[in-house]
Amino acid sequence: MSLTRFEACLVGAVLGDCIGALYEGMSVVPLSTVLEYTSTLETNRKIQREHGTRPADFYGLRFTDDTAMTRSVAASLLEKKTFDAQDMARRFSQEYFEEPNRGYGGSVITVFESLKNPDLKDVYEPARTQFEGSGSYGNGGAMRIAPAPLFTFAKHKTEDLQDLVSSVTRLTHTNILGVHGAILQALAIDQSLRLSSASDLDVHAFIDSLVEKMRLIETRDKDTSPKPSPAKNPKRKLDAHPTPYTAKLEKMKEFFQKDSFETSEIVKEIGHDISALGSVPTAILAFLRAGTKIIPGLEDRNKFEQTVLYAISLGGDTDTIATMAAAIAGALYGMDLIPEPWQYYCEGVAEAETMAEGLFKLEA
Ligand code: F2R
Ligand code: MG
Ligand code: MG
Ligand code: MG
Repeated sequence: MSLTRFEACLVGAVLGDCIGALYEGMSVVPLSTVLEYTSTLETNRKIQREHGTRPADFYGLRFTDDTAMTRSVAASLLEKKTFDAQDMARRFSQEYFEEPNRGYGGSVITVFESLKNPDLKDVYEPARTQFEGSGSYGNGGAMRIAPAPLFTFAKHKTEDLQDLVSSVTRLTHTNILGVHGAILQALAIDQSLRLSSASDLDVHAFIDSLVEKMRLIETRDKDTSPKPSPAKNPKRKLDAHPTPYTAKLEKMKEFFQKDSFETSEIVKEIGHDISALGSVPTAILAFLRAGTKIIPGLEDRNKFEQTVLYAISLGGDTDTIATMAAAIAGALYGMDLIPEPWQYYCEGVAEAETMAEGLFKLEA
């Protein structure tokens, strides 16, 4: 395993977040609009290189909560060299109070308030009481999870990945859908890291492997979990399925059996919203589609660029879908495919590289 794939996983995640954040909440995002924007980044960088100045009307892109929380996960794992719930919870809360204007989810901030209390005995308690005890099913657990599969990979402890992800996620998201979404995202990154090269990516094998794992996980947890809220009033038919992540992965296989499929179908069947169930499978789909087909309109863009641009074009929770898709893509393609101008204009790239290097060097 090479360092470049660890770096590209975390750097890719930052870029997906920063660029995707420009469109977050827009239900329709024309691919041409995002492409035009990234082309502007590239042109501006060229001018900047030639003249040594940044065009006066152009500023860098800020990262959002997705990256802020990913950095806390990585920093805690690096400092403690193990999972330490108190330390990670303190970092989440401290980071939020230092910079609250990063576009955090509407309810998770009440968890950060409670975590600020130095007398709090159980750091899992505030998240458990969210939404009248059903816990958050938002994608805030999945969006920040990339350091976890890197950590277990580096330490040759992949058998610990699910428990680690569950422990990291439940600090803020205890609804089983939030936890399972984070596990699925982490498993996708782990699978991507394990492919020997980009040419080994096979859509059906990749999905089948995720289906096998998620079916076991969802079946195991079915009876022990509180009723997931979306099942009461499902946005999409598959959200009410007893094993909904498995069902969505199976639906994705059906999509890939067709020559092409539309964004509207993806949104209708899989989703593009801030729930984990309505965004993690979508991010995986974006990675797989861009990785194995040429996205029309992006013929001269590489696979990493296609992943990010296509993920954003799916609309909805664009920063989070793009950050998750890009983390999976980066773990496969490495830094060579990540455009320098994107890196230059996005906040937090250097820190992501440093953290990836630290994780890579962790010993078993
Ligand atoms: N918050 C946003 N985007 C909105 C606007 C941002 C804008 N750019 C700005 O700056 O103002 N994005 C970020 O939030 C998502 C991650 O959210 P997270 O961490 O999961 O938060 P939370 O609060 O736990 O859940 C989000 C919402 O989901 C609904 N919800 C969750 N569980 C529920 C339950 N059991 N019952 C009912 N509703 C539930 C609630 O509406 C929560 O507020 C990412 O997109 C990130 O980028
Ligand atoms: Mg965000
Ligand atoms: Mg988002
Ligand atoms: Mg380097």
